Amino acid sequence: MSARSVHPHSSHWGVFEAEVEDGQVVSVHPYPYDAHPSPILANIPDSIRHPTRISQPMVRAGWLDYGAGPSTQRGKEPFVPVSWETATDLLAAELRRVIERHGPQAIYGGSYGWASAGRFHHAQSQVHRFLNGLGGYTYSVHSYSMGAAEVIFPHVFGNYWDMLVRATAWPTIVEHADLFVCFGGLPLKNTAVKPGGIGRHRVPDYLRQAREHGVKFVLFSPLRDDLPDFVQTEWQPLVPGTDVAVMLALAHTLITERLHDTAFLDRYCVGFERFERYVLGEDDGQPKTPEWAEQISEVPAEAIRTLARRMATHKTFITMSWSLQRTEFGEQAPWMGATLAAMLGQIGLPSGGFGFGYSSTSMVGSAPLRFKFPSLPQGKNGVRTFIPVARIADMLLHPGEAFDYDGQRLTYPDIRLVYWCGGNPFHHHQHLARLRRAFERPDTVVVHDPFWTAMARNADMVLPSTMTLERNDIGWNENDSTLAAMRQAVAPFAQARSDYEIFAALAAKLGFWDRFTEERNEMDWLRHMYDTWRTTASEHGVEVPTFEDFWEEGYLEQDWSDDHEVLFSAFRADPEHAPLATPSGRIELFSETIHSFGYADCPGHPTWLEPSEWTKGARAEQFPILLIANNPSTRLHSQLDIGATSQASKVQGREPIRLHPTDAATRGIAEGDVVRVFNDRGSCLAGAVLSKDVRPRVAQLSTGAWYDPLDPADVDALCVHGNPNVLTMDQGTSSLAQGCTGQHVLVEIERWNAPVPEITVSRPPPLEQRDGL
Ligand code: PGD
Repeated sequence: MSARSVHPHSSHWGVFEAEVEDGQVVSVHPYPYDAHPSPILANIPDSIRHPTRISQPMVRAGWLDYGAGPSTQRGKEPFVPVSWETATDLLAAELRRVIERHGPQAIYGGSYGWASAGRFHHAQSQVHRFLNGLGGYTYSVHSYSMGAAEVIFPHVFGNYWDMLVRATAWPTIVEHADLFVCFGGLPLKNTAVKPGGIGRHRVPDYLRQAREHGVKFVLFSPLRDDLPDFVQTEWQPLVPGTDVAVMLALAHTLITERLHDTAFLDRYCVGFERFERYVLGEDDGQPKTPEWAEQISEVPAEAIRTLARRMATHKTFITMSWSLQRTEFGEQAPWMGATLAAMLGQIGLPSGGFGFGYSSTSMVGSAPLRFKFPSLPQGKNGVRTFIPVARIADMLLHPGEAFDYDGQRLTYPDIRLVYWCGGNPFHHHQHLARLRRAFERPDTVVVHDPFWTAMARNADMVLPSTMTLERNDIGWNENDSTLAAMRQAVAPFAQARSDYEIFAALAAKLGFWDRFTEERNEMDWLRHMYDTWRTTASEHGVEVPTFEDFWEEGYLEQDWSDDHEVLFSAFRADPEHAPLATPSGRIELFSETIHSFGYADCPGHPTWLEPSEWTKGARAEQFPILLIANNPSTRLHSQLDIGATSQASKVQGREPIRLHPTDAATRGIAEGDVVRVFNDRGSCLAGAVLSKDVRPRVAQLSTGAWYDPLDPADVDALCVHGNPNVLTMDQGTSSLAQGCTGQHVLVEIERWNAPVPEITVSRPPPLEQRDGL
């Protein structure tokens, strides 16, 4: 008789239960209280024992034979399977060598990535805690998600974290607003995700309720389905990258028709006069009229004018997706959105204002909880050197060179060892040929991952980590009511170990096991973290179950006490006593600080700056289609691309690319054809899907298809699978934030007439068995 069991667990895309039969996960079932579970849960069962799992530690043959050093052989040579003992000895010795010879700053431990939902096995915390125990590491700041916003908002609002965790709660907006103007839309695929886990997917209900309350929606996006059909949207399919021009023209109408709220601007903002001069063209001779914006954006001038009037006479909530700032000059759109909302005078009111990222994760607009669950302490980093996270290739290629960042002149360090745990730069970084050349520079590249991702294939030492269902953990997000016991469901695959076990063994070799582990095993840590949280709750008069009861029950629904959060309400009520953390204490529509940096690519107030990757620029003569490389709907980033939901979406095994039927027709492309997408940086294959939901001269190819070069020995090779980051530009948003600009890229598309190459990334790379290792 077969043994069946059910195990509560969680992922960034939803709490779930794993059904296990004879030691194998046979299915997953959504959290019973979740009315809108994500379809990407179905990626889990097939992945757990997939051939691309890494079975044991591996070392690149050349690294083993010739030792550490810069190498052009990464990604090209076979791997040699070794025992954990050998791997740990080799890595401990290499870490010691690098630190003794070059100092801890020669280790890059920025290690960006989402990894898994559990808070103890949080990969970044684990690697940072480990490296800090060794003296520290060169670190990274900000995220690929919203690198520009993280730097611009502190200048404008004094803070960016509040924009996320204290955003006006959905129920409040739904009840009070009349008009939602959505720059970048509110695609439900993104709201299905919350870092650390999500108990109930509520956004579809909020949108339906808003509709029932009579809220009207206006969508500015090149993609119609950036708002679901059921909210009956007015779609303005603007030219990608031109939202700032449209918002400036809305501002122009407000000013010239005296519809802006001067009382709000006087009391709560600084710098409006400087901005107004720019809008009226008094500085540069170009008034930012709706006609001017129409030339740029192709949104009719009359539609802009009419909308400005509607916005001024209704309770208007402006939402903006993070994608808008993941482009060249990405600082401008969020700053301009904030400025437009300030001109409407509704910031700090329940009925209107500005929200950033309601479209990007369901964290935004969910009320924050009263007691934060503790994270794994990371210790103190003894190194002060850092980079903005998306500048990794620049750092590796240009050690010793100076660069600008937020008013500082910094220098790229000389990195000898890169340590990655829980992320995939071959998914998240841009211009992958350049990234591959950058990864030729360090002496050693170390990766922990459950899978043979491209990052693992391009490393020297590959250590197999467990998947989340193979270990115990606790899932939690600061803006979610469900605390989830993530109980181990199955044994680890082959020789996989948790990152914690890997680091603990390395720490033992390097002489700081007791400091790293604090003599706790996995379950001790979970109990310790939970009890710390329970004590905090109890100090505030809130009783929560014991750890044993919580673990047995599997879930804990916390008190969702404040669904009435209104962003900046305290500031609005009393700006003198609750000032913002900006130099003026007010919203900075002109920033003296930014102006003083003298950056041509980020002036002192929101400005329209023509990007290099847009359909009206010079580059478009050669590459006329603007590709939107957005986040996928069939998986989270590149995670579990081998799973059922992701695989079902592929066209002839390639990532689907959506393009307008007229663009397809002029190129002789039919639905279901394999196409080559290319520019002067690289090329990939993709499967054509024709759709009028994409505006003409735009195509959409999501990120996350596992990078699969036709010839792994050629860094410039065609990716046969459809990873758009072979095409994207590796350049910071501006000298201010240096954020990721991967969202937009100019390309040409043609039908692929040759035989369609095989996908090889769903198999492990070549291995070379050797004895005695
Ligand atoms: P993931 O695919 O989530 O992508 O980039 P990120 O690197 O986070 O990678 C996570 C990796 O962690 C996977 O390989 C997974 O197998 C591994 N993993 C999971 N659990 C564990 C674990 O417990 N331990 C270890 N060691 N590994 C684990 C995402 C980034 O991409 C983000 S956030 C954004 S918003 C960006 N968006 C864009 C974009 O819009 N356009 C482009 N062109 N590029 C982007 N890149 C960015």
